[in-house]
Amino acid sequence: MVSEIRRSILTALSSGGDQFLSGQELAEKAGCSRTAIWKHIEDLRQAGFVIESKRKKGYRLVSKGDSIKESDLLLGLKTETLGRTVHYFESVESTQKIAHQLAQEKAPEGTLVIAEEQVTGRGRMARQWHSPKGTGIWMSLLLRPLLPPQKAPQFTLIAAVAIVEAIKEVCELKVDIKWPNDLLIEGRKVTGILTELQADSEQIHSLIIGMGINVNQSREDFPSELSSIATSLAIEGNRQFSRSSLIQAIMKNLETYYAIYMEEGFVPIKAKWESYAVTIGRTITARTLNDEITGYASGITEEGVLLLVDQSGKTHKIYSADIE
Ligand code: BTX
Repeated sequence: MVSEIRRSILTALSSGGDQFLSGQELAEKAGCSRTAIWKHIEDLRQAGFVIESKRKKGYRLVSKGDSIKESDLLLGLKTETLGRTVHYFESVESTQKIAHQLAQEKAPEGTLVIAEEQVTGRGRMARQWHSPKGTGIWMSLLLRPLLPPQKAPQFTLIAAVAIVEAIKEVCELKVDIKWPNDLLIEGRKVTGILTELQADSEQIHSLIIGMGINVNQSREDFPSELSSIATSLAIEGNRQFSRSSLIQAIMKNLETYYAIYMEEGFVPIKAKWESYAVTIGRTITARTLNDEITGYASGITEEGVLLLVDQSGKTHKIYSADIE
């Protein structure tokens, strides 16, 4: 946990941008002595922050490192509620599991559970989600929208739009959405989204959006069964990215789209989603639990349900499936 003084030093350095701040200025802002500043800067460097120092000029922040601990996520977070309460773990079975427990313990809306590693990270239908240590973003966000449970699948699509745009802002990479919950770069999966809920027949009590984002893995980090289907932002962008910057951008975008959705409904989100989707306007095969339907994907409904027109011209509504 970064102390209040170190937090003030970091805030001052981050708002200083490229400018150097003198030890005296930092001491005044942080409310401590100049000698103490030197000690705190050393501690921050130990924690992974890259801080340049120059004689007579002072200090400036070069990089925030790649820490996703609570204090680093909160520093520079521009949201009102999302990601304001963070539960950080080195290693967990699944962040979804912890978020479900916290939801029952009345954790507030916007609570974020994040881990360096998941040993049994999960996807849909009891599939596994490979979540190796320190390289990706494995997080679950708790929301409490006052909505009926049928609306829950729309949140997968809201999250997809928020993540696509965050990756574009932070990494300058173009990401496609594959209905319902995959984000792809050049056809390879870079992100999976898993929306789960606690609800009664009329009302959602809590909605847990699990997001798994491959950020800094190299090709060798993927097990052989994933090597041809998965990719990471670092592989595609040829450089490492700051996980905390990406998480902050996702939280900000999600907060914006969540507010738009609650006020104006799904229509504005649907338009954004369709502009990033590769599934629409193609002939695809949808494999559901009991069935397999091939047809033309004509669009999604206001509920986020996929519409598939088969050879006989009949339109099928697909609620959940694997797409090829
Ligand atoms: P999904 O069922 O659509 O995708 C799971 C499939 O994706 C696996 O069967 C495998 O083929 C492939 N896969 C597994 N791991 C990876 C990976 N790291 N990158 C690319 N492809 C992979 C997708 O489910 C939803 C995943 C949500 C993961 C988040 S992480 C935080 C939260 N906690 C948790 O346990 N799950 C969610």
